[in-house]
Amino acid sequence: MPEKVIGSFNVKRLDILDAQGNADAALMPGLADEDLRKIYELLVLSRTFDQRALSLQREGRLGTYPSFLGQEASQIGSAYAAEKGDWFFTTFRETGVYIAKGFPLHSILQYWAGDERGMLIPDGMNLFPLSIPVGTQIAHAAGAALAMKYRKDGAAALAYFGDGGSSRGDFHEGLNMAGVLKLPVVFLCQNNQWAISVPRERQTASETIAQKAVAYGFEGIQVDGNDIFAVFKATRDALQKAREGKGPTLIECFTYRIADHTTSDDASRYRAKAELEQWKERDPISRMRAFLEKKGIWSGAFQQEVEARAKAAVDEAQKRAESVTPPDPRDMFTYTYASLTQRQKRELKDL
Ligand SMILES: Cc1ncc(C[n+]2csc(CCOP(=O)(O)OP(=O)(O)O)c2C)c(N)n1
Ligand SMILES: [Mg+2]
Repeated sequence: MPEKVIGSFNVKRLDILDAQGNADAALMPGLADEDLRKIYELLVLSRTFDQRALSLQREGRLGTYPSFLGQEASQIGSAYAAEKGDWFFTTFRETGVYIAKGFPLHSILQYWAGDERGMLIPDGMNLFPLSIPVGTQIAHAAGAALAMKYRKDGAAALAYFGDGGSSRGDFHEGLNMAGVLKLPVVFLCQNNQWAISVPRERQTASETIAQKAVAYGFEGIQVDGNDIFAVFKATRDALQKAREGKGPTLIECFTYRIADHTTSDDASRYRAKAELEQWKERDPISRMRAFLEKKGIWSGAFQQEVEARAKAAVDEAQKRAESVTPPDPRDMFTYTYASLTQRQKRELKDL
């Protein structure tokens, strides 16, 4: 008997905004001018915050810090597309998502200065504390989506992870469960081409990460992760589909980690300068600025205004973070052990 093809698939790729700031009108998500300005302001705030955090780390005022430079459109575009009841499950690099959700900026600085109280999520803010272990949040998101489905919450979960995270067992288990149970969850991979020093081609033999969804029985789509409109549209549509009970989607935001992995890394030791320079030209923020300018809703005065507001917000956050009373080191003993050993008792006494 001859062999037959019993399966074939397509992986879509969405691009809306080109490098010169021209948008494909037919694909543009309907965003009011007010939303466009708000999104742009969030991008500027994100970069201002990121640069300040890097400087503070260099001055020894933060422990370590994972910059998200270059990934602002993937983070702000997707977070802005969610609705109030949706829940976010992020990794350590999604500071832009926290900023878009209105998480207090001083708390983010406090957290990266080593004070875990910075990760206390304010009531009513649907964020899970960020995940340092790579990939675990993917399973949490699928589990939360199962609860949402049972409770008929009309909400969806959004799980963020990187290209490296897609090699973890949690990724495969989370996607499999979500596919089988048609859970209201969107898996959003920021493929920034690197997992510390491991390049994408050493991460997976697949041509795209998006196509991995096919194996789990649902749609995967790749978008230009530096194109805020493509990210926004794909996320908004996937969340809507999830809320309507039509199951999960995997979105691969094709982007680039411009900075080092964290402040403890030196990427110049393992990646080519030419690659970095090429990606710097695809900056997501200047691309959106060019779009706004062409549309006639950007001016030098507007730029100055948003930069001044961003600087004031970050100054204030730094002041607040640095005026917090440090945690009492004795808490380590008080809240960790049911009873103390003789040695721990001595250590506690000496504090
Ligand atoms: C379970 C686990 N293994 C290893 C690490 C160390 N680690 C931290 S980040 C990282 C790479 C993550 O790469 P990717 O998922 O692409 O995210 P990116 O850092 O590029 O945002 C690794 C291996 C970890 N945090 N958790
Ligand atoms: Mg990565």
